Parts: sequence; structure tokens; C-alpha cells
Amino acid sequence: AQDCSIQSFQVMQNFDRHRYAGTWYAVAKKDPVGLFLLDNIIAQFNVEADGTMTATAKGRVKLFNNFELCANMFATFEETDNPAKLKMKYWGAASYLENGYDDHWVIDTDYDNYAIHFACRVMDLDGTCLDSYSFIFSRHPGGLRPEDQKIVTQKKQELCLLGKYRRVSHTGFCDS
Ligand code: AZE
Repeated sequence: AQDCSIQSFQVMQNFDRHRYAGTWYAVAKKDPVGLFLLDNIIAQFNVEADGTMTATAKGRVKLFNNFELCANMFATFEETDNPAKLKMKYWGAASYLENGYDDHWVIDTDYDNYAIHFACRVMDLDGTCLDSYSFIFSRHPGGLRPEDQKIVTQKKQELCLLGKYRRVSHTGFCDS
């Protein structure tokens, strides 16, 4: 049987935040429980002068009364004993947006084409995840290259999330 305890998940070896920096388009996502980014999700990772990683992200959200807007989000990252397992403190440009403190695990990336992200918010007693979210990022807004799709499918399976992802559309909703 497959081991779905999150501590057994392989993460990116020798994670290099400098190579991870730049723009990533979410092409697929697995949603957590509750309010979440819907589509048009673009993340920009930066390495600051002091070496720490920060990020900004945009994405369409629907708030109370089905009010649609583009959420402008910010994040700072803290290191842990594993360079690919970061802690992300995040908040919105406006107070009615979400803030929180989540895991940010980089499961795999080739830095130039694809990246696979995973965050567990609530763990079960057996070490599996009860409430997770995950992004498949691409450097290309059009999607993944066929050769990367194979790797991504394999990793989704290793995260015990195969079949749980939806495509993220990019219609320009959050542009400018
Ligand atoms: C992520 C990339 C790095 C920066 C940030 C990310 C996550 C953002 C959210 C935002 C949720 C907003 C909501 C607003 C109403 C991982 C995409 C900040 C989870 C629900």
C-alpha cells in the first residue's frame, strides 16, 4: 500500500531559491477547505538582499455576495531544517483578504519549466493530510510541456492527490 503520511513525501533535493525566483503561472491546483484562489493565479518569487525569499501572488477570488475581485497577496518565507520545506506567512493587500501561516513545500522543479508545490494545513492522527492544497506551476502561461506532464502526474500520485486537481484558467482577469 502507498504511504500517504506527509513526512514520507520526497521534496526537492538541494532546493535553490535563486533559481526558483521569478514568475510562475499556476496551471493546476488542488483546493483546500474553504475560501481559495479560483483562477488567473500568478506567483512571483523573489530573493531579497538579505537572502530571504518573498513572494507576491495574484488570483481571482469570490468574496461574500459573490463579489469577484483580483486578490493581491504578499508572502515572506521562513526556513526550516529542510531547504525545500518553507513556512509561508501571507496576507492580502486589502484587509478583507485572507492571511495565514502555511507550509510551502517544493516537491519538485526543474526551475525552467515546472514546479510542484504542496501545503498541508491539517494533519490527521496517522500522519496523512486532512486539508491540503497544491499548485502545479509552469513558467509558460500556456501550460506544461508534454515531457513535464509525465513527471507531474507521477508526483501527484506520490502526494496521494492524483485526480484531485483542477485546471487553472488564465483569461487575463488579474493583468495590470
Ligand atoms: C502562493 C504563492 C506564493 C505567494 C502566496 C500564495 C498563496 C496565496 C493564497 C491566497 C489566498 C487568498 C484568499 C483570499 C480571499 C502559494 C500562491 C501568498 C493561499 C483566499
